[in-house]
Amino acid sequence: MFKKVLIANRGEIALRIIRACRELGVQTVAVYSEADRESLHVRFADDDVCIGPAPARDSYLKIPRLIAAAEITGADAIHPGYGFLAENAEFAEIVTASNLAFIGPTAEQIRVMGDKAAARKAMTAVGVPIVPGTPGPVEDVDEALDFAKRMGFPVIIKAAAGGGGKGMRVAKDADDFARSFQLARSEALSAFGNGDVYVEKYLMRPRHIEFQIMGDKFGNVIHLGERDCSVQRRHQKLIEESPSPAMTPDLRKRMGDAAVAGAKAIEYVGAGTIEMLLDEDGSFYFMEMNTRIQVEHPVTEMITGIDLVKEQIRVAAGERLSVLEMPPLRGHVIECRVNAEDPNRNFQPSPGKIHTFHPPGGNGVRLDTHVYAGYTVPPFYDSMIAKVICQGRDRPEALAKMRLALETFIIEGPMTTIPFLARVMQNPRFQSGDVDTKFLEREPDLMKEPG
Ligand code: MV4
Repeated sequence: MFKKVLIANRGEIALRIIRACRELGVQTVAVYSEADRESLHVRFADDDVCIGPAPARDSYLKIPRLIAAAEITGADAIHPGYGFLAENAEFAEIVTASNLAFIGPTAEQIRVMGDKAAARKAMTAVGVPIVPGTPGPVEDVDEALDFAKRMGFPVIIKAAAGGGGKGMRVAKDADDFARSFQLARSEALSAFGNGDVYVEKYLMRPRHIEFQIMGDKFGNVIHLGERDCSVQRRHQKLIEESPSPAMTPDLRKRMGDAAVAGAKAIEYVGAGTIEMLLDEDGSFYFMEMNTRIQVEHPVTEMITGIDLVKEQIRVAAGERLSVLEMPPLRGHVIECRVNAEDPNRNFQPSPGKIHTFHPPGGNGVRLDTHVYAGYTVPPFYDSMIAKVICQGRDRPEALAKMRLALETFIIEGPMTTIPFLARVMQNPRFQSGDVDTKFLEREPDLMKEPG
């Protein structure tokens, strides 16, 4: 096992990783920017190093400073968390070349999955379904239009280097196509420095369903069930749950087998997520693989009872997976992300000092947060300040518990998404499980304060 792990992150995930390390008897090193001096991850770690000014590009993204911090504190491994450098292949390479363990997959695995065309190719090779589309990037608009006509409209044009919805354009018909194609190309070029795009059949109302994967260095790969993350706004997930309301044992078997085959194809090591789209007709398609621990990992931890962060650390240290198949799923789990944002002002960030803080609690309620009364939410980073995770015997019980948890969660100071999330728990469509990636567009009233 490692002696000392440096956590190249901040906020709730830094606290989550410190907790896992402590349970394993591993020492920790926190790194922090000048804006995070008062943060709990600094207080809870055994060692801490200031790595620069507030903007992430001058601190949390500065690779040489992170490596230097690991060297001066005697760390033997780095955990990247999520965001920042978690899916940066070059970072993984430099960490390893510096004789430190990278707690995550190999640089090559990160690279393949970060290249959408390469990922699609790898999945297709092992029989994982991908959305019908061009096999690779299409160079000219006429070739692309030809393909779209054969496929049938609507189609979606996606950046090969993309993710998160950037460089993505839907074309309703042939007239619309040339403009959408050029827009996607130029957006891809400016966002990723690579203007390659490909064309796919556009699914009108897909659900976003992702499978949690764990692999070890002995070639074992398992999945730990799915999470339904269909409630999103501008490609930001707001609510995640497991099991998916759309899941059946047969569908889970087929989607889970595909997810495991995909991860095995690249001999995946560590925690990863296979994101899929589930169409209204029951067809499912590989979308992308995230090669990191995700924000919503507690949903899987609660439904399976497995500590994913401890498992990540053990596997990186060369241990075997502690389970070799999916344990029985325990009831229903739902997670709400609480952001310091004002839903009445188009979810505009609302940083500032928290005057009052009262956490929710009770049986089956988990709160992952780094904030406290007196803490000031800085304006420089992600606006997520807490995750509430609730477990019930079934979905209605989990939803009822979540509503109560949100209604008794007091944060005064910044505006938060808590009242908005409590309204979603009472929405009939949400309660019936009728969610897809256009849920909020079809329920715009949820974004407004009643009265
Ligand atoms: C799609 C799609 C419909 N059809 N692909 C959005 C993020 C990117 N990684 C893939 N995305 C989508 N790809 C086809 N062929 C709809 C989306 C999509 C979406 C997917 C998951 C969750 C939320 C979404 C919101 C809008 C669009």
